[in-house]
Parts: sequence; structure tokens; C-alpha cells
Amino acid sequence: MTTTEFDAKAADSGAGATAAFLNKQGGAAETPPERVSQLATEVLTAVHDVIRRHRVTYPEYDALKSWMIGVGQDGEWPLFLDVWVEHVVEDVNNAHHKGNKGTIEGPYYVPDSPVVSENGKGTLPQRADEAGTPLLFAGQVRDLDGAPLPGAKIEIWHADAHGFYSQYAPGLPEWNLRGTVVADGEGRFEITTVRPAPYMIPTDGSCGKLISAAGWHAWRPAHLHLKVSAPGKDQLTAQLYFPGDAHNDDDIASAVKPELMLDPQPAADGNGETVVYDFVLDPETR
Ligand code: MBD
Ligand code: FE
Repeated sequence: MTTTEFDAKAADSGAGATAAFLNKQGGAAETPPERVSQLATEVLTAVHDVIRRHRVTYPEYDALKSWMIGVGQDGEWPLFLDVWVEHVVEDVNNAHHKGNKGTIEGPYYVPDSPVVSENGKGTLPQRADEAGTPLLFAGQVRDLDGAPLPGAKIEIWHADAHGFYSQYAPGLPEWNLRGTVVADGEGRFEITTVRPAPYMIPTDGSCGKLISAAGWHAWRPAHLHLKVSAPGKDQLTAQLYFPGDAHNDDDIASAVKPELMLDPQPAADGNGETVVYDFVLDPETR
């Protein structure tokens, strides 16, 4: 029997996301001891407050301990943090941007995806029989003054029509639905792909345990992930969403913003959908 994306296991995608994060480094900020002490003290104080206010019992304390051990064993710290914490970090750090709104990166970005474009146009790597509605995504990258940014780089990655990401679910070609498009001399791009499905957080791991123990749902609305960059500009990390998705209003990762909503139209040739979305990049911070 061959393994397919439908055999995805939380512990496998978790291990992959953990390895990818450790590989990218960057986590080692040079944080002075005063700041570490202040942040750690305030987090611990917030935890202590919850324990006092709700008179947390020893069985509950032990449940927390065993759950946290499980998150580590499943490799799900990247998933947990990106779903329930990253949106506030993103908000605080990008509040000064005057161009596009961004949103969280999430746990499944892979750097250095293959360049698939020529003169701004390209098709994301996909299987010959890739499922899903064909989607032509076009736009232009400009600066705050409206000047086009020739050669801007658009990295795009998204789930397939069954909600699975290549490199994090088994059986998918390595770069399936991941690619880099270099905009043309006027900052324009045209990306051919398929519409992704909504994404369900794995239910068989520790994050899934929390979700079911709390009676929450496990869904993110369908989304395209993007990183848009150009020399001298702040890189934009964003996600774009589709109107009408049942979870646009209650994304488990709290990463939907009205500015990130697409407006797809039936394609002129009757084959799938076309959508136009432009990006405006801020000048490099500091
Ligand atoms: C995803 O696809 C995602 O984008 C986030 C933020 C968390 C989990 C899975
Ligand atoms: Fe995602």
C-alpha cells in the first residue's frame, strides 16, 4: 500500500515543522537579562494569577504538565505558537507599515522554493492531475509612492485542494504548490495555481487534544501564503483569503484581516477563476 497525503500524522508534520524551525536559526535574539527577566516574570505572574483566580487543582496542574510534554514529543510547539500566539507578535511588529497589511507566517514556510516564472508569469509545481479549481492570481508590486518595483520576488505556498501542504504531508511531490515568481519590469506578476482547501489542524496530536478537550473547532479558512520582497523594502509576509469561507470569521489562528480578502471572478475562458491583488511594500525599517 502506498502512503498518501491522507495518511498525514500530527507527529510527522510536527517533527518536520520543528526541524525546519531549528534549521532556520534566528531564534537566538540578543536579549539583555533585564528584558528576559521582565518578560519571564510577567508571563509567570499571569500564569500565577490564572491559577489563583480559578483555584487550579493538582489533577489540572498534572494535566497541563503531561499536555506540555506531549506538545514537545509531537513536535507541535511551532504549530501551537503560530496558531495561538504569532498573530499578536505580527500585529505589534508590523503596526507601523503603511503599505499592505501582513499576517502570520505559520509553521509550513520553506525557504528557497524554485523560481517558476519567466517575465513575471509562472505556474506553481503541481501534479498532472492536481485537484481543485484552477486559479490565476495576478497583480503588481509597488512602493508607497505607487512606483512599480521591477523584479520584486513573490514566494507563494499553499495547501492543496484536500488541505495538505507539501513537505509536511506524505506522498506529495517536494515542491508541490510552492514556488517563487519574479515580477516583470513593471512589478507585475501572473501566477497559475489551484484554489486551496480550508486547513484543519491535525486532530491526532497534542494541539488536537487541546482543541477537542476545550470543545473548539480545528479550522483555518482556505488561504494562500506569500512573502513579497524587493531591494530596500521590508519583506511582506501575508496570507490571502477567499470570500464566503465558513471560517473567515473564526479562524483558529486569528490571522484573517479584511484587507487580505480576495475577490475571485470566473475566468474569461470559463476555466476556473481569476483574481487580481496588488502589493504595496514599505521602505526598509531602520
Ligand atoms: C497553517 O496552514 C497555517 O497557515 C497556520 C498559521 C497554522 C497552521 C497551519
Ligand atoms: Fe497555512
